[in-house]
Amino acid sequence: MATVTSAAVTIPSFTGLKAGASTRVTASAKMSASVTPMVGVRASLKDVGIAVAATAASVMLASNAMAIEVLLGSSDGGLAFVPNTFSVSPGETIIFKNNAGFPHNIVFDEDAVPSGVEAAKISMSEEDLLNGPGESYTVTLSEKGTYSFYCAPHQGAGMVGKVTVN
Ligand SMILES: [Cu+2]
Repeated sequence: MATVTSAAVTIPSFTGLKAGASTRVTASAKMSASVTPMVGVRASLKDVGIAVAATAASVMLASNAMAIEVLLGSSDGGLAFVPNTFSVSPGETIIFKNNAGFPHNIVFDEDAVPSGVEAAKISMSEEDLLNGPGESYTVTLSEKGTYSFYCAPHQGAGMVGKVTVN
C-alpha cells in the first residue's frame, strides 16, 4: 500500500495538471461569473489524472508481484524440475517448491551463469537440503542471460534445469 501512495504522488503529470487547473480558475473568476462550469470541467480532468496515476501504480505492483513456481520432483515421482526450462523477467521471483522424491536442493552451475554472476550467491549450499513436503527455496535473478542449475543429490539422475532471464 505504501508503494501505491508514493508512486501516485511522484507522477509529475498529475502535479502539473493540478497546478494548471488552479491557475485557470483564478483567471476566469476575474473575467466573468460564468466560472462555475469551467471549474466543473477542470475538476473532472483532475479526476482523470488521478485515475491514470492509480492505473500506472497497479501495473507496477502487478509486475513486481510476478512469480513462477517450479516443482521439485514431478507428481508421478520423477526426479525432475517441473518445468525444467523456463523464462522470467529480471527480478521476478522464482519459487522452487518440494513436491515429490525429496530431499532436493538448487545449485546454480558456476560455469553456466551469465558473466559477473556469482553462482554461490544464488544457490543453496550443496549440503543444504529441502527435506519436507512444501519446503521451498526462493531466488530472484537480475542479470539477463541463461542460467543452468541442478539438484545436487539427483544431478546424476538428470534433475537439471535452465532458466533464461530476458
Ligand atoms: Cu532432487
